Amino acid sequence: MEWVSRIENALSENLFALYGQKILSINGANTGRLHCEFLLRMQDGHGGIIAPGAFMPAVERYHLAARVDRWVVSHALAWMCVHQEDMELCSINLSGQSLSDKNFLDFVNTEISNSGLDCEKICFEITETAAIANIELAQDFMQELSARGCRFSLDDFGSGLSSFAYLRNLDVDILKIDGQFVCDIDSNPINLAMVKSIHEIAGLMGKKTVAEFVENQAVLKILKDLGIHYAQGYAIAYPIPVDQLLSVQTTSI
Ligand code: G
Ligand code: G
Ligand code: NA
Ligand code: MN
Repeated sequence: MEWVSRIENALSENLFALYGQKILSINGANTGRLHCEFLLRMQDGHGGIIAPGAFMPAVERYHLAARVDRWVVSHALAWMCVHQEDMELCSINLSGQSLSDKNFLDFVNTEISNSGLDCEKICFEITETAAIANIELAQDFMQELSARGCRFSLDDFGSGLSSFAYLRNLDVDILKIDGQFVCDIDSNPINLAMVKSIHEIAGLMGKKTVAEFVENQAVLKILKDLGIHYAQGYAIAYPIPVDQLLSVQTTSI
């Protein structure tokens, strides 16, 4: 089957699966409640799981992102409703196509209202590339949901084409430092300097930082010493199905 048919099929047959990856607080308040990022997976119908790297490019190419993101938002909010007391902040990835779809904003607003969730527990992750695709609509989207109390994080920070220029125009609460800079700071002084600089600028702008792709304890220790607020990566927790998220033990520091 072609990707477009597989995606349509996954939407109609409910073959998507919601995973989550825990994020660890390493500097600042640790409430013991869950902080995580939701990550989408597709079931192949034969017990196999397909990662979004394989199907998201086709989702975008066939303009299906706003439909896929609707599935994610509905399922993520439903899960959060059940576990509201145990969670701190959970983030939902959005594609650029969703940000520039006015109907998508109405959908999200309605879903949040119907859920009755505390908006301060909901974070939306956007990439700079997605936001730049239609900066005015992205800003409208962020302003409207920020006004309700939702949080925003800028994903993969540092990997885009104009990170610092756009940072001034995107009112996000959290910067997620791209994993390519983080993963080897224990052996790469250039990447270490980049992570330090991004964290320093974020601090001056009043934003929190998350380091992605934390794959070993040496990196985790350096991040803690640098004052980075949160760490995410295989050294802390792997992405797992959301129904296991609250029962699995996490590494602590
Ligand atoms: O999980 P994995 O590393 O394969 O993710 C690959 C890419 O897919 C990442 O860039 C991630 O942000 C994106 N992605 C994962 N889940 C979602 C989702 O629910 N919605 C959107 N729009 N993108 C997602
Ligand atoms: O683009 P985004 O940052 O949303 O992508 C996050 C993806 O990165 C997740 O889908 C997850 O599968 C993957 N990921 C999470 N932790 C690690 C890690 O420690 N190392 C690597 N290489 N990938 C990771
Ligand atoms: Na993300
Ligand atoms: Mn990222």
